Amino acid sequence: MTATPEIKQKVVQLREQLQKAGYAYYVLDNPIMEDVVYDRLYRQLQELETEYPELITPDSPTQRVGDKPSSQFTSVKHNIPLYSLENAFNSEELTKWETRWQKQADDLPEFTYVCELKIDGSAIALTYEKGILVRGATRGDGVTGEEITQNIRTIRTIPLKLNLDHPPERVEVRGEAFLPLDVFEAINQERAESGEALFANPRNAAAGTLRQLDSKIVRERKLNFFAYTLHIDGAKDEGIESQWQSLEKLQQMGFLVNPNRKLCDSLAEVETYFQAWDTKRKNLPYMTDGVVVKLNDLELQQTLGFTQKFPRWAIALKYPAEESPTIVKDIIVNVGRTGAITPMAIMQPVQLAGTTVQRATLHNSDRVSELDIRVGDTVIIRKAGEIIPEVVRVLTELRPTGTVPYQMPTNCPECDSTLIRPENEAVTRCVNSSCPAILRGSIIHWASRNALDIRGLGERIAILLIENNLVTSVADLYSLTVEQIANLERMGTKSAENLVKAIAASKSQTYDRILYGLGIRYVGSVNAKILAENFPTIEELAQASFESIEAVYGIGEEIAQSVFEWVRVPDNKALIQHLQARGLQLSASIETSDAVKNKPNQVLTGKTFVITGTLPTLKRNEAKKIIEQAGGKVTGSISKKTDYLLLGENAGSKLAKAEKLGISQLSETELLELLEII
Ligand code: 1X8
Repeated sequence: MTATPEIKQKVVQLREQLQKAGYAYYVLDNPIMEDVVYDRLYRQLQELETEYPELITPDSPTQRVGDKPSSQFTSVKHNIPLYSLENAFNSEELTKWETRWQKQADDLPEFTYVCELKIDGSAIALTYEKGILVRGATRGDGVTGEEITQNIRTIRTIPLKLNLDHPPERVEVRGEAFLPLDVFEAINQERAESGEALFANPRNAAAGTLRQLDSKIVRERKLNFFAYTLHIDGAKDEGIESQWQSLEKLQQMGFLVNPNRKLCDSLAEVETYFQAWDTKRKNLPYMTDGVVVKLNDLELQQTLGFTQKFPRWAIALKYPAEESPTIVKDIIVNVGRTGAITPMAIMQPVQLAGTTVQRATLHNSDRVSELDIRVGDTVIIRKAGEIIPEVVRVLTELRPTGTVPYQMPTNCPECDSTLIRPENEAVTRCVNSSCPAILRGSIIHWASRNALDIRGLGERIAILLIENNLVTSVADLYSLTVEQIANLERMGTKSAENLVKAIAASKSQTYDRILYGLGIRYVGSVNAKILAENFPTIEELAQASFESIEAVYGIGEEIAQSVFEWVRVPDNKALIQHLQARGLQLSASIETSDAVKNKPNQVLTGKTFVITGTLPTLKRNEAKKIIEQAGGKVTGSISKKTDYLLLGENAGSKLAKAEKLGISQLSETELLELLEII
């Protein structure tokens, strides 16, 4: 097959991109591309060259073994090459590796694995002659590196003299130079302030630092070093027959060796270690990106030897990347339930931290301008934990021609009303209260797990209900009939019945869940609980002054303001009434409150209560309410007029006083029995 002009052009373009990236990384110490992007482009080029060998040129980056080291340092040939490691991303790949090395070993030997954390830094090789540090070099392409001895000497955890009584002629030590995360962040902060380009990650920052010409700067940057490989003449005579013993020896010689290592007898144990460290590594002060698994026995290592690129006796088991490059296919805006407009990038799907991702938030219009993100751009997206993926960087170097800056819309994409961006706020909003997007968001939120928890009411149904004019507020959900729902697209009678049941069942959800479900700005589940406890009915909340809301412990000014305003909006007042009319209880009460309400047992009329201690199930305000509903009164302090002391655990002085005055005591159970609640 001959290459089409498009393919030829693509090959030229890939070479230019790779050449530019290699120069920026190696010569300028200023990477413009993530390693993953580089690798991907490199592979694309390799594949095209394999398919069309006539396109290979001698200057193609694929024809070079490793990239050219910067000329600012002296090149040195490593005494023993520094290999890179083969990667495994899952247990199948790990098992394959085990099967492979076992086939290569003559007969199946006994073995153990050593697991070590894979440090995200820069590999360096140290040479000691008669115990004295004589040379430090970067990895370079593995065969040739750069001589950086002066810079290496600034690292306090690298001994200038080995702690050995009879140092051998030559010792070679390999390990990872790295920057602690706080130092990395401080460096980037400084660079941001002085307008310099930021380091993409601690690895680049460490590599860049090692290749600084000014050793004083290197010293200030507080590089550190974990040693992990020891080459020593006559190792066996020294009693070193395993990687484990090498690590111990390195430690004795004065090196910092990562303490989180483990001997494992099987891959199952390796995986347990790998899993455990996926969580624990997040608390380490340096970055790790996997686990290095090595065969412990040095003789076995020697038997297995190396492939063209890797040792056969070791593998890196990598944690899934939380950052990945992808291409922006579209930029849209999403209208949330509060009317907030969030720009979103729609991207070519990528695997990220174990899930497929194709949308990332761009937060707000300021962030969009700052990134200057455009359709067609290659971007780096990040997903950390449960957080929605976000766009971290745009790789403008890879921007195709003919792109245009993105313009935020001036009108709501759902209802076309003019969008508002209040002064001093980052968020643009649709303020049309009947915007279908806001209604849709409100319904989805109302039905969500921590709110009314209506199973089966998700985005699809919410959209259908709105499109068919069946609901104009969440209160309308409670008037829906089975027939109405069954008539919706892709809904059968059975699922309609289930949904109606689920909606009906949600009427008995607690007041705090309803408060949360209303979607009042800043009122999350926790604040909703606090509000429900302190204002046990919606009427009390609606009448509360701003000061009394703010006075509640845990409720700040912003929340108080938001609540105070919300309950005064006529539409919201109407919503409350509609919900109450449909049987939702907007007041805090114990589950038995219906019994209390339906059977107003007035046995406590004229009786005065004092509550003390912690009650087994009721909160103070719940007990107070029950007593009051039964005609009683609750006061704060014991006096001769007190009829009963409602007594909980850990009661203090009130109990003593009540006993002195001979006042009757009641337990919670006795009270509830008295009121025929239980
Ligand atoms: C690279 C790394 C190794 C280790 C830790 N971090 C790394 N980045 C280790 O063995 N403890 S080994 C290695 C390599 O051989 N390329």
